[in-house]
Amino acid sequence: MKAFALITLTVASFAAMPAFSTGEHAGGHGGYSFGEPGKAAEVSRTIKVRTLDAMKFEFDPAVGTIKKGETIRFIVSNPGQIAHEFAIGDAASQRAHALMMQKMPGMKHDADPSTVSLAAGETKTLIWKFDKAASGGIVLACHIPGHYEAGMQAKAALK
Ligand SMILES: [Cu+2]
Repeated sequence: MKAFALITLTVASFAAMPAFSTGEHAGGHGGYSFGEPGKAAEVSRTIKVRTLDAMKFEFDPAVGTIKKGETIRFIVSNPGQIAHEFAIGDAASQRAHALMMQKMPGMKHDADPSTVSLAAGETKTLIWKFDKAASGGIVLACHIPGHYEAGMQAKAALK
């Protein structure tokens, strides 16, 4: 039974890959390689996130190590003067996403449950269940063009 679950997971992450080549998001095609949208009833901790115009995130408290299977509520606010995003992913998916944004800078992410887009002054909540072994660990990133490259990304170990 264990082995079967592992195979299903691998297939799901491969299935997500071709989506990038067509300019759509992996999540729209049934599965993320780094977890799934979480349920409020399963939240085990809440982290406040601030998206700063200095091209970084501020976490309160720190994310630390994420336990595999845990559900985290992120309350994300943008106290800055420009728009930002808070996108959950793993190292590979965030790199692919950043490359795609260079080609299609106008892309919007409102329909993607792994991402919140925030205008200046906005606050939004994102609940995520980290139930998959994300390759290279979890990476939290902003995909407003240029922000990821300027350093708006944060890593978290997943164990
Ligand atoms: Cu940003």
